[in-house]
Amino acid sequence: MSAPAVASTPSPAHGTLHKCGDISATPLKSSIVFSINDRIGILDECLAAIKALSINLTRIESRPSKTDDWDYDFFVDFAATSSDQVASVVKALEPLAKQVHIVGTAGDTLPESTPWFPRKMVDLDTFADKVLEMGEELDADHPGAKDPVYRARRAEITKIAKTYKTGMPIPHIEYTKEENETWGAVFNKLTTMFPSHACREHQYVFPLLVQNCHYGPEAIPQLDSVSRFLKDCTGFTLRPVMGLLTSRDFLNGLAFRVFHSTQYIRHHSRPLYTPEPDVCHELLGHVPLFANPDFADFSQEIGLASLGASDEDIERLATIYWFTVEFGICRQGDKIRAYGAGLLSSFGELEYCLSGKPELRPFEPAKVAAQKYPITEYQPVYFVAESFKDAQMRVREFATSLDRPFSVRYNAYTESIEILDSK
Ligand code: HBI
Ligand code: FE
Repeated sequence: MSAPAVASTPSPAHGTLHKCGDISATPLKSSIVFSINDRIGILDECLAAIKALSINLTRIESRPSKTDDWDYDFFVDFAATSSDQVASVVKALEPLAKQVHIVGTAGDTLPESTPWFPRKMVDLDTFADKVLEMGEELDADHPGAKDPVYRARRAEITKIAKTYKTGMPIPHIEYTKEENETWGAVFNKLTTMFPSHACREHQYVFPLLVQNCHYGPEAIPQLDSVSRFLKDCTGFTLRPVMGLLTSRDFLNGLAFRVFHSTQYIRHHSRPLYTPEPDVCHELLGHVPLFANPDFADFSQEIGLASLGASDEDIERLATIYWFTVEFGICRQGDKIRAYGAGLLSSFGELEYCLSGKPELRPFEPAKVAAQKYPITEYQPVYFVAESFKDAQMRVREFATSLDRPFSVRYNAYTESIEILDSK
């Protein structure tokens, strides 16, 4: 694929402000919402009132009103040239519509204190080098730490992630016989557990991965093929990553429906153990769930809430991520099943979490966010979601309680984040 037509220049303050030639001569992209009765021609009259002001509409969307039955809310975006013009639109609509509100004006200005965050997909390219421990160096207790052959092989694989750019296909890796055997050992062990322990969404997708992406005990599937499959299912894609990213960067990726995935495999000496994410954890644990539309929405919701969030809020969201995407369990009929990737990729903990030994609590984001957790032992507590949809709704509600002076929405056409400067 060729380079994106519009290059994005990171700026130290707020990332990527770019101008698309002439189109960007409109400095104020505004959004308003108004409600109208179900009367013939009323929308036409509202739009005519905006047209009369010589204002260019850029988007219009309707939804059934949340407040009055059979009324409709219309969300209208337009390009105004001044804040007076925004006010004049409101004034022109007031006699025609009910509850006219300015949702926000998309400026490229955010409060000075806002942490940088990616605004366009290509901005994710800036994460490549910023890995925490185990990117290139391995901790002393990593089973591969003293194996120079393993370390060299890993450096070879992480080089792909280091040089990867948005839009490229993910380079294929010719995995060695030893690597494929390690994968096979993990694959065979875990697939015996899935029918009795994995949630139904995971079980639904798994055979599709066998069919479409060569999942099986023989060879490690290629990230590129898996990424294309996910894109078709939910719009999620994979990006190769060198190792652990900061919580902020990792969660920010989810806002774009991008999952950062490692491509290397654990050390062959301990096939059922890894102290960090590896390709077995990503492909067997995470990937099947990202093919589910409700789970994809849920994950993106956490990602969107993380954009420009304070460090404290990132910590809260990372904790919610931990107890859901990594270690979540959910009720399915009269059973409880696992959907967290940390569980679905760990033979021991998958058994343990449903054994009746650990404490189970209902999934309430405000409480989950404050829960302490160990990262190297089994979890002492798990949170049970009623469904992905229910969890998404709760996370969305929780997100509005976070302290952020603007809101965001993802534009899937341009793969970019739009900012609305009032909640
Ligand atoms: N980085 N590459 C990578 N993979 C993860 O699963 C991951 C991460 N960074 C942080 C993280 N997970 C979580 O534990 C939360 O902090 C978001
Ligand atoms: Fe993970």
